[in-house]
Amino acid sequence: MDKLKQKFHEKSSALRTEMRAFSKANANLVVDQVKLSQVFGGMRGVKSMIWETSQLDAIEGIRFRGYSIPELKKLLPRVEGGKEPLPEGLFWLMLVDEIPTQEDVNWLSDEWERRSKVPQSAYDVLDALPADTHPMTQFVLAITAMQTDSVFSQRYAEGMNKSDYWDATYEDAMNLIARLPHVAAYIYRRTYHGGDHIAANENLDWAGNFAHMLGNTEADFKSLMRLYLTIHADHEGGNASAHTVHLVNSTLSDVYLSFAGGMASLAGPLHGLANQEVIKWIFGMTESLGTTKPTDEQVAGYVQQTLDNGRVIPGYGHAVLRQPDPRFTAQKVFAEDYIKNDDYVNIVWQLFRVVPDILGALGKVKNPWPNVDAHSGAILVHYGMKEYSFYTVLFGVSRALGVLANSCWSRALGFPLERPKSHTFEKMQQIVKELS
Ligand code: HAX
Repeated sequence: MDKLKQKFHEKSSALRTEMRAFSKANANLVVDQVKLSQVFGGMRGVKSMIWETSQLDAIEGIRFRGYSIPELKKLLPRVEGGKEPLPEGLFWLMLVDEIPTQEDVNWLSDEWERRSKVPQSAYDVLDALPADTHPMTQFVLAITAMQTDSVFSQRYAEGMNKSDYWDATYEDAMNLIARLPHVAAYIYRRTYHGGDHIAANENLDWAGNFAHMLGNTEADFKSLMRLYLTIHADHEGGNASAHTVHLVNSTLSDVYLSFAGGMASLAGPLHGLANQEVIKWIFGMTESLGTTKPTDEQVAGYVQQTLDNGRVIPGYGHAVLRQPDPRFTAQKVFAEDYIKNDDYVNIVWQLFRVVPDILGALGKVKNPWPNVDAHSGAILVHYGMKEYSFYTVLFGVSRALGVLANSCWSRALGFPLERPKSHTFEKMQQIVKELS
């Protein structure tokens, strides 16, 4: 058994025992009450799930195993001479609740490299698709195509004991994470570079190698990918992509199928696709205004026009957050550090000055501040990646780290099939009548 798996097994066995006793002892305690507004309002805030790897606070933003993004930037191992954390380190932390050593993350980079061979059938599936198929559609299909390799599904078919579910899920999660950058880079190169693929460099870390396979040779782009793939990894369990993975996986569907479901969810414009929508909208604005250096008044006018057309301002607002997203701030800090005077980055900062007042004045937007997706596009454009329909795939590669670490935990903790209750409107009216 490898050292990470061994550690995970020890930690999860101990927590399983503790959690079982806790949930049995307190089974009848009421921890939440559901208001009618939550029933009709997308179940916002209903406390109904255990998610070990991260916790979101409306004001403070995300903490991964208790650590904020600035803390992780200091604590997680980096490449020699690098300033950005390695996503390997975050995965280790999320899986076993320990800050890893440099040796640990080097081991994990090598382990993912060892597991990274994508079955030819997945590439064949991609090659069969029209080149203009949206990259997220390609991503979902390639992940699904790799399901033929699922250790969980094979072992389940052979009669696996339920006490071994965690083991097979760990194997699948590690293999899938190892392969995703390869699949994603393949999609990028076939869609935008005529299928001119770039072989992996096995000496690089997971994110550095991904940057390399995408075709960007700049050291700073590798640094960006290390930060990007770290900060997008997890956002507790209730967000649409994480919850989808959790729900699908709760049926004992393996992580290839459940992660593909999660990626279909990430592909919606109110969720992960917002990162493409933001830069598309900014391009539309600069084109319509005829300048990449608009005044605040021009920007405000364009924002108002978008709202008047019955559209949302992409990259702004959040279902939970009520302050600027620390993941937005982390990208702003990166841009301040690495990028000098870029028109599109400047527009992102200008929007940060202009948009919140306008959204706030509408009186209905609960959070007028930028979210994670407000910034990434301008930085990617700076490094030459203008193909915005690919951006959500980058998000998806990162999101695998959190949701798949959680799938390991869910199977180790023996969580049951998820099955909340729905009612017809008539039944709900009846309930309300009885209550009032
Ligand atoms: N622009 C315009 N109107 C907005 C808005 C925005 N950015 N954010 C919220 N609103 C509107 C809502 O559409 C809603 O209007 P109606 O009552 O007319 O339907 C009203 O304000 C109340 O919404 P809310 O309670 O503040 O927000 P929700 O929890 O319902 O929705 C969303 C959260 C993120 C979906 C929303 O803020 C939004 O659509 N933002 C733009 C899209 C976006 O950036 N999505 C990415 C979110 C982060 C993420 O998941 N990344 O992957």
